[in-house]
Amino acid sequence: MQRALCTGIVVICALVLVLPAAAGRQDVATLTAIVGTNDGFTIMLNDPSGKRVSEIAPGTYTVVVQDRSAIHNFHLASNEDATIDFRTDLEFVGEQSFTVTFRDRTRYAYACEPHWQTMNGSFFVTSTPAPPPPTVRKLSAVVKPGGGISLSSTSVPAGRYRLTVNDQGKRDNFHLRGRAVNKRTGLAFRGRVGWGLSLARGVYRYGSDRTGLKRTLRVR
Ligand SMILES: [Cu+2]
Repeated sequence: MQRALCTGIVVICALVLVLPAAAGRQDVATLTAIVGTNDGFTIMLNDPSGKRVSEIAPGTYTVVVQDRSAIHNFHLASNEDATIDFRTDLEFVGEQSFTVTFRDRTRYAYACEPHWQTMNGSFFVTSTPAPPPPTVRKLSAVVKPGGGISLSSTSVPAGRYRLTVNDQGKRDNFHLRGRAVNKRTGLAFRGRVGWGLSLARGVYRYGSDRTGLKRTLRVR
């Protein structure tokens, strides 16, 4: 019994030792701050892909500061989170790392202290990033002087489109009709127009109002 208990304690101790080590090995994302390259008045904070940080998820990060100038420094803080406030010394040149935990729904700002008016940046920490803007695909239609009508596709995925119509028809127009769409150029109109359209699944018909909407665009 005594022996089993001891073994049990040893096992638990081993786990306690191993778990934090394993957690510590988990990826802590690294952000890289670069300030004062060649004594220039530049400051940036980049994500691991080298893109400037504008929005990141809450959590713990290591900020590696490459302070390349004795006349500039890097200072990061927040008006909304007093727990984060770190800087390199003005005279310091070299690399320093800071491990920090950024809070959700909080804006953080960084600057070079003597030149904060021009050397500054900020980013927002949020676990619910804004959805990317929807893709706008392109379609084009041509009405030939003699009335021939063509569209750049016969079948397209549903979504948002920019349809450019080049209507050179002397007596014909371009007319597209379908779910939530009914767009046309004038019969007498000749020229170029662009329409923003939202195409839903189904069949759209197009053609000239003089000869009828005989052709179809399938939206899948
Ligand atoms: Cu500076």
